Amino acid sequence: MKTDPETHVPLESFPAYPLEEMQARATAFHAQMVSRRSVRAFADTSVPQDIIEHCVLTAGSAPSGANHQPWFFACVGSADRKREIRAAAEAEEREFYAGKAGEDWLDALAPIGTDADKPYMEIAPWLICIFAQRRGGVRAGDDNKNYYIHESVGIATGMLIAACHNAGLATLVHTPNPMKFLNEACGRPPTEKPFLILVAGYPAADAMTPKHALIKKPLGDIASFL
Ligand code: IYR
Repeated sequence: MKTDPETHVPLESFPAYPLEEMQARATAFHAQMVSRRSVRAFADTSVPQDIIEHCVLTAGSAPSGANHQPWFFACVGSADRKREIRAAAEAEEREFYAGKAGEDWLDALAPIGTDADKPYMEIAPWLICIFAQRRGGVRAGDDNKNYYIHESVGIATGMLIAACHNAGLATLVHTPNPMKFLNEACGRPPTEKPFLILVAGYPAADAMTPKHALIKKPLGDIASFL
């Protein structure tokens, strides 16, 4: 590993906690994150843009292949654009639920209760449309090959979801398929591939959550310690 002073600086800002504090922080963060739910009924209450900006900045701090940060977050708050995106998404979803999905997929979704109607896409204050950039670089305008694009954008999206939850915002990952319409709706170039739409806002007062979503695998089923 080369750490030339020309290209590297000392790692200075890493927080050091006593062991008990680390244990308390790890436990507290878990407690905070397990209360996250995917929400499908949103209130129409507005959320100030600066909260979304800070959540996106957190996402943008994610690790990425060669630090090329191959993501773009088009944060849609305008009613007209949300309406346009909802209409295009519902058109895809109608085909999906009418049979394109196939029987097994529809069976897997039955406990969640989803269907082609997505009113929350207009009701929620923000649709964060996430794009993956095939080409780019460490600075805007660079045109190099990007690496580990899906891994990088997936990690950033996870951090965005955690940041929203931490800020007190409910979210829903929404993935109409195909999502080509998002490029035009968000004014993004064809070299960017729509990754997913993150709906963000407050839950509706009468929001319900499927029991199915409360089943979380215990540690022994998701991890081994070797
Ligand atoms: N995109 C559809 C279908 C859907 C697919 C999966 I996998 C889900 O976990 C939930 C929904 C929709 O949003 O209804």
